[in-house]
Amino acid sequence: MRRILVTGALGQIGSELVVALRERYGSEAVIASDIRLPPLDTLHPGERFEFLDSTNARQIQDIVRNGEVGTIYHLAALLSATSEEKPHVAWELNMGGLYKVLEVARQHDCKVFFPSSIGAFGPGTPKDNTPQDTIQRPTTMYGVTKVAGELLCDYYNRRFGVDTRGMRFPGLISYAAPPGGGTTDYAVAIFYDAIRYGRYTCFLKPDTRLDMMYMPDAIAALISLMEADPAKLIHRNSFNVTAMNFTPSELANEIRKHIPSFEIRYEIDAVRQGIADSWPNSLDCSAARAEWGFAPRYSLSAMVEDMLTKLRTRIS
Ligand code: AKB
Repeated sequence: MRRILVTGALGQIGSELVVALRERYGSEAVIASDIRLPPLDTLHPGERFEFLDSTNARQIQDIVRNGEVGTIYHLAALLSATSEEKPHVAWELNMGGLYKVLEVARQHDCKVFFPSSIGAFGPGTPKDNTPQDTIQRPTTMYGVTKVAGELLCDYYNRRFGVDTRGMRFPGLISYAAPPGGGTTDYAVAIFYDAIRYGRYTCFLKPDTRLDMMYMPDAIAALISLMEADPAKLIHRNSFNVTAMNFTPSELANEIRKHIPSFEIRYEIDAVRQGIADSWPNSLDCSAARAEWGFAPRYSLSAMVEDMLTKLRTRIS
């Protein structure tokens, strides 16, 4: 059996993806890895965790070789706001890490998943129903690493035959693990503050429209893309995916249907507002639907209801 390696396994996507992969393929089949160590009480017998700095090619190589890895979900990366604070680290980790993972994948014949983002678009991109193939001139370091990452994955597929696959994630909303350093993070933080304090101070303007997706849909999409028939994948490394788009004010109105006294205030963070303004309002994801059957289930109202229920249980 060739195993699955997940880098950045303690991050927002990784913490839920590892659980889903273990349920689907068995605990033995999945190696979680991160540059941080998990709390000891979260490790269960038979579940393998490795310390991994994904900018270190030797460490990646050792885990892939010793663990008989056949598939790598490469999630270790800095998000958009942190990448603007630390552009050099972002280049080193987001690009350097991907390059090293692809090199190891080439040598060991591994399949690779790479998460791109709506951040791969820029101010010159059509904002509404953003096409699958369009102008990509991002103005952030995060965006630069995402476009370059998409191209590098295409290159490794064409030149070396590495089975690389990826999608452009919108903001992801999850109750299991908080995001860190992203521009869309408000759409998660708002739920914590709504439940705890009944109010939230948002760092984006009330009318900032962005694409979003609930984590269960993102995890299902990841697994579907990786299991899809490669012959059907025309856009293999950069599928637009989304499930909904909304503004902070629309999200607050939806939360008010469950917590009528909920209040939202705005204190704009210029950096994150600038990043959000450079991103699309809504993506066209028809290529993902046609090529591998992308079909998200959660709308804004279904997501808000589920988030509040799950997060209340978690917080209490
Ligand atoms: C971020 O806000 O940086 C991420 C993303 C949309 O890629 N959530």
